[in-house]
Amino acid sequence: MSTSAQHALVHIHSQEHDLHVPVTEISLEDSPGSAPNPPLRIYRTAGPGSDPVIGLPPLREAWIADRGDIETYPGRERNLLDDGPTAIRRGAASREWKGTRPKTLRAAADRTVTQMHYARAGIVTEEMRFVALREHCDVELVRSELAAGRAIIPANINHPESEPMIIGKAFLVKINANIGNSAVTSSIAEEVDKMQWATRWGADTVMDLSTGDDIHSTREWIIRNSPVPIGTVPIYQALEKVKGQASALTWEIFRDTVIEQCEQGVDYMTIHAGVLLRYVPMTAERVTGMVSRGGSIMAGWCLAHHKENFLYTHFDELCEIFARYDVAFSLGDGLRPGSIADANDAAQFAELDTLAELTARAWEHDVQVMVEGPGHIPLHLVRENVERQQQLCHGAPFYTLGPLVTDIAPGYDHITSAIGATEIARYGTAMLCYVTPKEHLGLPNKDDVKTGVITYKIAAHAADLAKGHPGAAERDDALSKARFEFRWRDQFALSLDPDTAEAFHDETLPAEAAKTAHFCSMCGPKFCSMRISQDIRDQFGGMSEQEAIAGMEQKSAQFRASGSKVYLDDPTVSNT
Ligand code: IRN
Ligand code: FE2
Repeated sequence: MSTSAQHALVHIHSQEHDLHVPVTEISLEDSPGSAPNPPLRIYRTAGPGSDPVIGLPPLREAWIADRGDIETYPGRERNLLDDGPTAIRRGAASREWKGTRPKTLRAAADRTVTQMHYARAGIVTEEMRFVALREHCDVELVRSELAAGRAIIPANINHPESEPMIIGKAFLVKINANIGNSAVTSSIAEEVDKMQWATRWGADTVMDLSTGDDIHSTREWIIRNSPVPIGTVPIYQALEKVKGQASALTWEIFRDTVIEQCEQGVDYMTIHAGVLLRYVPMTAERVTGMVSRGGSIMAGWCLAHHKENFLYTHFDELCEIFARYDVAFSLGDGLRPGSIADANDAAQFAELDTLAELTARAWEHDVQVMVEGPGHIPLHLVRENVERQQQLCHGAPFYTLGPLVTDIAPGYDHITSAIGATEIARYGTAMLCYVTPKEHLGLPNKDDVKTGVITYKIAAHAADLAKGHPGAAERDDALSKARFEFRWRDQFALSLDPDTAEAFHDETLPAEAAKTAHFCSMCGPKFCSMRISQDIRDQFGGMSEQEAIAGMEQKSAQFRASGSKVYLDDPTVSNT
C-alpha cells in the first residue's frame, strides 16, 4: 500500500521484564500553526511476518519451559508432520517444510498449566504481562479477570509462536476470522495466505474450519505461522475419520482427534456439548431448524443412538485434557437460531442453561472458557442475549456470530450482522465472529476475508467507543484532526483500510497536488465546510467573547456590503 510507508512495526519494551510487545506506529505530518502530531501507536495483530515454509520464531518457548511443569511427549516430537517433512501437495510447486517444529509439550501428569490456574494461584505469567502492555492496563486487572473466569488468554503450550491476547469484556473487543478449505477448493498455501491476510487487517484470532484430505497438514502450516490464537471445531475432523457418518462417531475417535489437535497447538476448540438429547425435538417447529454444523452432527448422533451427547457425558475428561495443554473451551451454540423467526426461542435458551452448567464445571478444572452465541436476532432482542449469558455464566466471555438483524440481504450479511455485532458487543460481548459477504451463498475468497475483517473492526471499535473504553477514541481524534487539517496522507494512513480510502479519493482527484488540497471532490473547492471552519478559527481563535462579537458584526457588515455571496472565490490547489 502506498501509505504503508507511514506504518512501522515497533515494540513497546518493558525493561523490567524484558518483554517486547509489537505495535504498529503511524507517523504523521505536522500542520503549520496547529498542535504537533506525534506518531500514533495502534494494536497490531499481524505479528512480525513469516515465510510460510519456515514459520514464526517461538516467542513463548522460554516462558513455558521456565515455568517448569511440562514434559516433552516421549517419542512423538518428530512424527506429527504426517510422515516426515510436510509437502504442499496441491498448488504449483511442491515445497518441503524447512522449519524446525517446536517440541510437542504437555503438562506433567496431574499438572494444570492453564493461565486461569496461574491467575487463581496469584501468579503473574509473562503472558499476562504481555497482554497488560498490549492493552495499556494494569497487570492486576488481567490476572483478576482471568482468575474470575471473566477473561481468557487462549495460549496452548504447543503454540509458542503466538502473541498473547485476551478476550474479556473489560478489554478491547476482539474479532475472529474463519478460514478453511472445503473439499477441493483451495490449497494449504492459500489457507496460510488467508490467515496472514486476515491478521494483517486486524483479526485477533483465526479459526481453521478446514475439512478434506490435508486437514492435519493445513492446520500445521497455519499454526506454525500464526501470531494469533488458532481455534478449531474438532468434531469436523472426527467426522472425516468416520467418512461423514455422524452415527459412526464415538467418544474415543473424538478424544483422539482432540489430543492430536492439542499437540499441534490449537488454542481453543468449539465443543457442542450443550446439544442435549431432550433439546433436539425443540427445534422441530422452527422455520430454519438447526443451522449449526457441529450442532446438527451431535443431534444426528444423539437421535441415531437415542443416547445423551457424548461431549456432555465425557465433559470432565475433556477438561482434564485441556488442562494439560491449556486449551480453552469455546462452548458451541449448536442450537442457535438461524432466522429472525427463531430468535430467543426455547431451544436456544435451554442450551444456554446447559452451557452455563458446563462453564462452572470447566472452571472446577481451572480450564478457560468462552461461550458461543447467535446467529440471527432482530435488533430489539439482541441485548437480552448478552445480558442473559453474562448472568447465567457468571461473566464468562461471550463470543457471538454477528448476530444478523435481518434475513433479507444475502450478499450483504457482513452488514446485517455487523449491526447486531455492534449492539451485542456494546453490552458486553467480548469477541465477535466475523461474517463475510458470501455468508449463506458460498465460500469467502481473499477479498471477502478482508471485507469481513474490516467490517468487524468497525463493529468492535464502535462498541469500544460506546463502552467508553480508555483510549479508544485516540485514533478517531487523530484521524479527525488530519481530516480537518487536510492532511490527506495521514487520513489514509490512520484509516482501517488505507488502500481503499486512498483509491476512492484518487478516483476523482488523482493529482499529487490534491493530497494536500484544502478540499475534496464531495463539495468541491468553492464550498468546503471544514475550510470555512478553519477560516473562522483563524479569524476568531484566541479572542474574547466581546472581541469575537465585534468581529462578527464587522464581518456581517462586509458580507452584506459585498452582495451577500455565500460562495467563496476559487482557492488554488496548494498548501499555502
Ligand atoms: C461463533 C459463535 N457462534 C458460532 N460461532 C462460530 O461458528 C464457531 O466459533 C465456528 O467458527 C463457526 C461454526 O460453528 P458451527 O456451525 O459448527 O456451530
Ligand atoms: Fe445464517
